[in-house]
Amino acid sequence: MRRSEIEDEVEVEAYEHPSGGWGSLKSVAKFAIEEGLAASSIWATLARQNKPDGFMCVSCSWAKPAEPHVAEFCENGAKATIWEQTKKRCDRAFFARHRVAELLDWTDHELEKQGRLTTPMRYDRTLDQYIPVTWEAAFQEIGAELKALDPNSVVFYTSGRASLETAHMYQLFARIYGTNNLPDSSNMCHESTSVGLPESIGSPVGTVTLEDFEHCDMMFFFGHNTGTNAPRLLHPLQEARKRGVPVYSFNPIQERGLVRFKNPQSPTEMLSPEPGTKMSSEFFQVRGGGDVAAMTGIAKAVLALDDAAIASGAPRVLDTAFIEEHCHGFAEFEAFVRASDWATIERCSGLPRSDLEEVGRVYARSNAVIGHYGMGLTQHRHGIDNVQMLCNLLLMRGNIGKKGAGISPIRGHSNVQGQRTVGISEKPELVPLDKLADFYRFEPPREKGLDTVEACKGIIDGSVKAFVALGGNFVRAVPETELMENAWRHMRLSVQIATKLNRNHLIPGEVTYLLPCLGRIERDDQASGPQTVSMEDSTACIHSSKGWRPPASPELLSEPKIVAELAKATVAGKADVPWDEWVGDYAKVRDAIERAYPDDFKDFNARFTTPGGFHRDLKACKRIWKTETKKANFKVPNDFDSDPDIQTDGDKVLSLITLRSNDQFNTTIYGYDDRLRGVSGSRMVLLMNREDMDRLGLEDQDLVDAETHADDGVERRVKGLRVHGFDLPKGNVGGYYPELNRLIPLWHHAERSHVPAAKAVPIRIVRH
Ligand SMILES: Nc1nc2c(c(=O)[nH]1)N[C@H]1C(S)=C(S)[C@@H](COP(=O)(O)OP(=O)(O)OC[C@H]3O[C@@H](n4cnc5c(=O)[nH]c(N)nc54)[C@H](O)[C@@H]3O)O[C@H]1N2
Ligand SMILES: Nc1nc2c(c(=O)[nH]1)N[C@H]1C(S)=C(S)[C@@H](COP(=O)(O)OP(=O)(O)OC[C@H]3O[C@@H](n4cnc5c(=O)[nH]c(N)nc54)[C@H](O)[C@@H]3O)O[C@H]1N2
Ligand SMILES: [Mo]
Repeated sequence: MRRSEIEDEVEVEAYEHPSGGWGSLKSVAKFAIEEGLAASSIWATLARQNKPDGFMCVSCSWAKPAEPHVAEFCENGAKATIWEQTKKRCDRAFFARHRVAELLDWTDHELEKQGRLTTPMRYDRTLDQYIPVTWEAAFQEIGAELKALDPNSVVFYTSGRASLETAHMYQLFARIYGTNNLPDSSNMCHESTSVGLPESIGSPVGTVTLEDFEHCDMMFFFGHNTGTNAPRLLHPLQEARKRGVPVYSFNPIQERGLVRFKNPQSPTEMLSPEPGTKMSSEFFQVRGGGDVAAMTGIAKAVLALDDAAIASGAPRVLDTAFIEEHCHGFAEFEAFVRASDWATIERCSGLPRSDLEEVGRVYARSNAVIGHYGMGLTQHRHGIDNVQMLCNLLLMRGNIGKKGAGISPIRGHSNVQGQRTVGISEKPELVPLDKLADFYRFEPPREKGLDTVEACKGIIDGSVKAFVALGGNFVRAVPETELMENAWRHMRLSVQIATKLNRNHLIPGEVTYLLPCLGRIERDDQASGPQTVSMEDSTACIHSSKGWRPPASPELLSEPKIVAELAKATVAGKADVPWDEWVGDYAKVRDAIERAYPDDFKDFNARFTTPGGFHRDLKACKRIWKTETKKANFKVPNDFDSDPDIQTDGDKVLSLITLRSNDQFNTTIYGYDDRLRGVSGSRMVLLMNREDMDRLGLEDQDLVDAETHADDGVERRVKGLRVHGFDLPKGNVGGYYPELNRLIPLWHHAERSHVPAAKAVPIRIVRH
């Protein structure tokens, strides 16, 4: 229970089994028993997961097919459901027994393990305890506090789980109150996508749908750990592999799900002694941060093949008709690629020219190619270059706006993409402010709000005075843990709307509320009857989600209700919003969303229960480019390596990749088994290349500290990490998020998108 468990021994042994398979079923069953759930009740719930008339999984945002499997869930989705539906309760008695100072010594796992929050609570400084309050008192005091503050000193954060209805109401509340300070978890996640893709193709989201999987003839995976973080994607991927579609994965770590997979939903596969489907045709262990170089190499190979085609009179390899009609900036891009030399490409990517040329050859003969990617591209200083480079590669052969092809950012939280669609954004130009002003008769703020990194700066320098969190565990998810935790205590107001206790709740402001809400799986009864909500998946399809389980406590309120009551207590009389009517019938909120976004949400209420969801009206899919040039833009990257602080070779500085285990959902730690990487027993681990270990005189199980290599006068250190040899490129080390977030300087983020560069943190290893 205490943090001393950080010194536990760690075991690392290669996991040779396929992902999915029996390991996955065993892991789910064990977990359900621990959370006190009867098998019949949990299977009844899981049978409704990701079904057209059921609820949308609270875990990842991968697409939900129109014709789902009998059990359309994965190991991690099942864990997320069980974790939310636990029989355990973190109730009044719990808070009466424990002072906050004591709880601060508990691990993330132990905190959430206490079960669901049941009662609204207010922190009492003198007692150092949370004390129950009535909802009415909570809303009144929070409203009074907010009214006394300058709106631009207040941050309204959203984690990516809230429904479209809640999100739309929440942003409206913040704007009527007077601020665009609406950062969300995607600021730490796919913001490099949200900034990079619009410049390249005029769409902030990916262009691929599930149907494209059936028509593609090649796929790329860059920096995504699919087996752990979007396991249901392995089903259509497996189908494609069975058709013989080549899949090329680029990742410093050979993640198991992209190596081999057995579908736990298929009895024949489960009983077969065969080792599962080989998911990647080839796996390239690119150096961390080396993707621009690798993609430049592939592009160079394609140009060489095109040159050869011209010389021999064969059909061109470049899609010249597409480039001419639809693209801008090709000449500059071509010049950059031709000027890049192979020696530099090989050094920066860590991959041999022959491999990149082979990928180029297969790419050149494929007609419909999908480029998938995750945090391995976005969480870098050059995150936007990474994303745009993948677009460049796809555009060379017209692979956007074509059946079976496209760009596929694999999103994180289950509705993180949708929240942005309906107005959660710190960037006012992305929101139809004039319409909101007109519909609700108020003057919305027009200046840019704070994103996550800027909100952190404001908290540290004292200019941010209050923080309202619609879910999440902000202080634990962001960089610079130590400075952030200290600064948080100086804020005037902290309001946390949550389902489970986490570390952020234990770092109080002067006035602190912990407000427990219904989870998505629970029945939500309002004036007009049981309510349905909606969300957008990673493929831009909008789905309905209906909870059915009894609420974890009779005192819980729904998120729309909490947002509406906060709004009524804070901005009453400042705008014309029928808050009570909306809470009484969420269909009216959907009507409001349709009014504000008529193209994307046409006939919203009629269409949102369509099996498989309805697809947003994405112009890039039709080759209409909403960019400044009205074309798809080739973008030239700045450089291969924009991490000047990291000189991995010959020096003691290593580049840390912070990772998720197979037993966590972000800061929610289900357990200490990273089964698919063969790591168990502890999360306080540094996975290292054996040559680096030899060079630094380290052996397996050595206990070390990690220190950030930065000369900004701030000491950042994590103590007590066990070293273990692991198969990753020289110069890279792997370790777990969020434990290692205290090593990430706040200023170490992607240029322009401000996504913390959590995949390349310069560190030194020192003796414990
Ligand atoms: N079970 C589970 N599911 C989840 C989550 C969870 O925590 N648990 N989180 C959700 C959220 S919010 C998100 S954003 C997604 C995250 O899902 P991912 O995008 O998969 O994010 P990470 O787990 O951080 O892993 C990133 C991968 O990139 C690789 N990588 C690191 N650096 C580089 C690099 O420089 N180049 C390349 N090519 N690869 C690199 C890492 O080895 C790792 O395999 O998953 C979502 N789904
Ligand atoms: N070093 C490093 N840092 C990272 C990352 C990384 O890869 N490396 N990844 C980043 C990414 S991609 C992301 S998205 C962020 C995640 O950052 P967040 O989204 O802020 O964090 P989560 O851990 O997902 O939030 C978990 C908490 O949400 C609450 N919660 C769960 N369900 C609900 C619900 O239905 N309603 C409400 N109101 N609350 C709920 C619970 O109280 C739970 O404790 O972290 C980022 N930080
Ligand atoms: Mo994320």
